[in-house]
Amino acid sequence: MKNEIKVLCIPMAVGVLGACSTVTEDRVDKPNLIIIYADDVGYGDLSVYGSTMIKTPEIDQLAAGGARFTNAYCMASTSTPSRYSLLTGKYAFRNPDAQILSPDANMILEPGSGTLGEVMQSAGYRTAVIGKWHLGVGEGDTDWNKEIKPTPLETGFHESFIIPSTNDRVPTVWVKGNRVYNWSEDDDPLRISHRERIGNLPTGTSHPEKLIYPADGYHSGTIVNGISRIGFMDGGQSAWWSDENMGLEILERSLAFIEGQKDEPFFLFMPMHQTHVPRVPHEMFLGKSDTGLRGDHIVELDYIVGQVVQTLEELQIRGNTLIIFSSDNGPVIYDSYYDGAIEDGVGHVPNGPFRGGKYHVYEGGTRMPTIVNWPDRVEAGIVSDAMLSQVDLLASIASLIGEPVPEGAAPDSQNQLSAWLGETGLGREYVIQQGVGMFAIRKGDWKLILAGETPAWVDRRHNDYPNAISTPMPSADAHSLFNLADDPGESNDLADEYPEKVEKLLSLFHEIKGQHTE
Ligand code: NG6
Ligand code: CA
Repeated sequence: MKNEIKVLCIPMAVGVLGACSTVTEDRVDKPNLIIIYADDVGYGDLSVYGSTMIKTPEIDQLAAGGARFTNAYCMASTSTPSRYSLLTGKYAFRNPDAQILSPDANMILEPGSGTLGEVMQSAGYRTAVIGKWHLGVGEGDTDWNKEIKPTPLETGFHESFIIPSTNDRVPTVWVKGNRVYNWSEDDDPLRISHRERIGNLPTGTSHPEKLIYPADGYHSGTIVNGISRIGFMDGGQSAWWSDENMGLEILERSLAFIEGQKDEPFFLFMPMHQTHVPRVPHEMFLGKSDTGLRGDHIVELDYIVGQVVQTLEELQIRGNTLIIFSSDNGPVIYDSYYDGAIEDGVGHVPNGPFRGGKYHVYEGGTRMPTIVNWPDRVEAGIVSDAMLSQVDLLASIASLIGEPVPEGAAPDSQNQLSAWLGETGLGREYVIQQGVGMFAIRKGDWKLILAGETPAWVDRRHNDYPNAISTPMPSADAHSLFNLADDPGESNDLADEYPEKVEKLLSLFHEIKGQHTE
């Protein structure tokens, strides 16, 4: 049967920016969709992308059976803005709240705004998010002992089981639906505070002897499971999570969701916490890489991917399930905990051939390992250099399932479905990259890093600990220009040599930035 694909054309002032892309297939499919979204996993962290000290056979298998991308980007080199862009189809810089969120942050997705989950729901999908959220919950002063609203339940997910912030932030509890999971009336009320100590629980500063490994001052708040966190917490102890079981908990609940939905189309968003600090792999994975806890954590992630695939096979829904694997930002080795990652990571190159990592605007910060696997439709063994951005997933998937993008939603999302499915090597013409305090734009092989101000804490971190990703930040006073074809490591600044290219990329950037502003 021939169905008509809805090609979305977003009218824009300048032709070159038109978001109206060609869809070569004229069919609509309703595959199950699973997005496995790793945390701080870099381009060089998987064996299929060249790692030798960390082996990821399950993820490698996923790549071998589908399409693997070499020019795929997340929006930003930190978590909140990247996941915001993925779920809204909007550049994070359009929302000033889309910055690394603090433990007590409110929800930054607007219910009913046409998020990815909402679009999938409109198309009849059953949707779930299980894993790390980091887009805020509640509004105003959240009372963690009562119903919390909004949560993912109000922004596109029928089911939600989340780490509300990050695993290094309080509260160290799961939120299931609109409530803290396992919270008991018999507990002391659960309270949190970002900056001020509350209650009498030990902190990293007051009781360093209770720590499994020390941390910097900001991560020296309340101690849970021998790990001090960002922020302070009191009460609600029955609800505290186990760090060691976190990955397997996400897995178990994901498998239960898949099993329950096997007869109707589903969308499962699995934002994993590997390999965000604090890295506490389950004991099954200890010593399973040659790079200590960070690598072991990635081996755990690989196992989880394998289990998901195996379950799909057992349920005989593997063929019609589209799995997208990627990461929210580039790698970091030392990220405030002295967990041995620097010493144990010697010899491993988590950013592959690129420069920098998490927090950076260099390629290492946003060029992501990205795999698309869908046995019924995506050919096996594709390696594509099409330029992709996660901001396009919303429009691309909407097109795939024949669902219109709601009016005003996903303004930056282009329908790049054919490129995502490996059917064409032609992807985006340009991509915007957001680092902490800095922006870059890439068009073709040319990349301009705009002069900006990187906070001192980012700079310090990457220079204090010499390792594979430490590198000085780009200049704050002048733009830098690189040719990525000749210089993927961004070491040869050509801005002085090609001032006209600098000008062109600069004006393209400002033009895009100026769009969709009310
Ligand atoms: C930063 C934290 C870092 C990590 C990050 C969030 C400092 C100095 N650094 O503010 O440890 O928690 O936030 O990571 O506190 S992300 O991957 O979720 O963006
Ligand atoms: Ca991250």
